[in-house]
Amino acid sequence: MQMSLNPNLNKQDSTLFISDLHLCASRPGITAAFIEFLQNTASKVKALYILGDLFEYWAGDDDIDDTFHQQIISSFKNLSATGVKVFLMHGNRDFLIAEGFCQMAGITLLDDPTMIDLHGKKALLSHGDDLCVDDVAYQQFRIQVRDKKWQHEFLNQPLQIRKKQIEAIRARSEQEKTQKSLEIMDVNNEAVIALLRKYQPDMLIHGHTHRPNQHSIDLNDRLITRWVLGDWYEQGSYLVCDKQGCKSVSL
Ligand code: LP5
Ligand code: MN
Repeated sequence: MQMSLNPNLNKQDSTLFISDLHLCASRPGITAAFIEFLQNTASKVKALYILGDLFEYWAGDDDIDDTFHQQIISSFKNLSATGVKVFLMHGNRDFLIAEGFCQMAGITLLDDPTMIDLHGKKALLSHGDDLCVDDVAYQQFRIQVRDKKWQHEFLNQPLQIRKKQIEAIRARSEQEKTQKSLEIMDVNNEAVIALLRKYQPDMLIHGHTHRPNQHSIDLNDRLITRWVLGDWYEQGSYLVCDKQGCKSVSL
């Protein structure tokens, strides 16, 4: 994978991709790094795409008044005011983010997957959890919590109760992950191929697995790149794309 420390960024054609920041009030170091990234890096480009798991978890848009969330919202507002387009896709931690948060932050919510034109190349964007089909327990959980009726009932409960339930699911998820192999928690190759056959992109960009890499996939003699974005646990990173191509950059 290409790594660069000082990429040339410009407002005309640089586009940035990040995911899996898992921002929360209890990790002030990474929050500061993220705000600095918005001010000094994202402000220099045309568009920023956040491909899911911006937050450690999101319990509902009525949590917007929280001081920490206000700090993130105002950082996004400052960025979008400079003309940078900011796009957000749901992750498995923050799929309850709705229009209330996005409007306040000046962000556009994207479906998963979404195809974009990236300097004449077709880039398919996804969080990536949908591709982990070998993780049957997770996929069953996903079907349940992505159901609109289930979400409506969940959101009808008081915020503090929701947060307690999410903490309980988090604990169960962490415990269950210790019993799952790394292979089960990675994307399934056939699921990737099926997605590529359906959308015929030039590249796929996703996160979720926290295994940053650049893979080449031969689809009927056409080479398609699968970029996997890194998480922001130890160190922030992003993918920058322009007319010359894409590069992975560590902060
Ligand atoms: O996020 P990560 O990488 O640590 O783990 C994921 C999968 N885990 C999850 C759970 C989230 O981390 C926590 C929930 C986020 C907040 C959602 C808000 C609204 C929902 C509220 C629910 C009360 O996504 C993990 C994968 C891993 O990625 C790798 O792909 O393995 O999946 C799990 O560990 C899931 C377990 O295997 C199954 C959990 C079953 C829980 C069943 C309870 C259902 C009851 C719901 C109603 C209360
Ligand atoms: Mn995820």
